[in-house]
Amino acid sequence: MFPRIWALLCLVGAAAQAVDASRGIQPDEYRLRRGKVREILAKDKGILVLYGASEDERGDLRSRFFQEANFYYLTGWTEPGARLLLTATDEYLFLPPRNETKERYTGRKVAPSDANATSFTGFTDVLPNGRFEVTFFQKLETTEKLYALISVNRQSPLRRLVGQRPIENAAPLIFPLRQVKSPAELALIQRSIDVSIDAHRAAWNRATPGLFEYQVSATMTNVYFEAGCERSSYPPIVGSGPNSTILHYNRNDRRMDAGEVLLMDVAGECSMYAADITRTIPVNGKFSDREREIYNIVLGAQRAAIAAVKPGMRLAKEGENSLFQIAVEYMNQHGKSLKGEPIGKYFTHGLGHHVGLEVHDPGLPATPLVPGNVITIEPGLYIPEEGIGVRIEDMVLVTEDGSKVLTAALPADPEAIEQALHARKR
Ligand SMILES: [Mn+2]
Repeated sequence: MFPRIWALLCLVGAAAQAVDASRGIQPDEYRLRRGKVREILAKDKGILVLYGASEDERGDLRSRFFQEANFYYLTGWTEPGARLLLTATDEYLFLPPRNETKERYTGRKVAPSDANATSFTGFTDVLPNGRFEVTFFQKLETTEKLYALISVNRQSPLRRLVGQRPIENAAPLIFPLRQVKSPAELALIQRSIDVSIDAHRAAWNRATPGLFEYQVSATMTNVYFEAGCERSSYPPIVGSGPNSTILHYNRNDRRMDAGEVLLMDVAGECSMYAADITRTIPVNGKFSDREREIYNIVLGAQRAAIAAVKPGMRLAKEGENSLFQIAVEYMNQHGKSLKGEPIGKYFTHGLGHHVGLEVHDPGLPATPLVPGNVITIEPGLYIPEEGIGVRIEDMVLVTEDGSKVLTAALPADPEAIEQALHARKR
């Protein structure tokens, strides 16, 4: 369940480790985050309600339970069926009653009646879900604004409770906080990155003509699952030859051959934090002239964009301070299609996005970057008529005066990649 290095710490705690201090985020930090939300609630005379994920809402037996990201961000709570109520002055965590039949399947859960419920949850007020409505309506009487997450469809029970009363979107209260990563979050993100880099190196060691894409995918996922990560940040994309030009290709069922590129957009989510890394390599260990030409254009565009990352710049495709424009202009100045057109037209997606608890963390491309943002810079060129797709994706921390590439330990330079492929152990 946890990465092995933290297992010792867990022995000190009891069986259930619900607010999981061993994962690196302390209860105080969750309290601090709630405090920032409560400051806004105080100004607005507002209250906020969030519903956590429930055990059976997805009805999909393929995946285990995962907490909703915003709920987790404000509570650190990883058990199903919880609710959060914040007011200017109070914080309530509501938990479902114990259910011994369910617990036979999913194990002992923390209940509000447990003597140590407060220390487990980090909340002074831990109440049973049965008390939610009474408490909520009591607080609502003196409230001007009711906030909930409109984008998360779990608010439908709230809609039933309040009828026609307006519900304000809580996203503007929570998302700006999530976009600025704390030192503890950065440490967790870095661990997800390091493990995902190991996965890419393992793939470089394995990929060879005749292998199937799913074999490379299996090699990669095994590395981060072996390291204790919970899941892939997104379905692994391992595309060879023509499949390298399909942006979200994830069937991964083709046999790769010499003379093709292999695009791997694969990363793990560890301790709830996602990584997102893409590299493109030559299957036989050496880029062809045209592959190298296209690769170097993408790399140059990526380096130009990364060099320009600093507070105030934006991921947006258009308008002032656009990092996207820097990348696409570099492409157009440095390459042409087979028909002689500027090659930038083959860059067919956005330049990047925020990463954190979700691989696509909240954050609009138009919003200027601020220190503490973690974003991807991932230009690509996808040329179906040539069967060549190249994407290079790194994760970048926005600092006070520039940026730091968090994924720098994995080379992107084509000569360094060829060297690594040449040196691989077979
Ligand atoms: Mn990405």
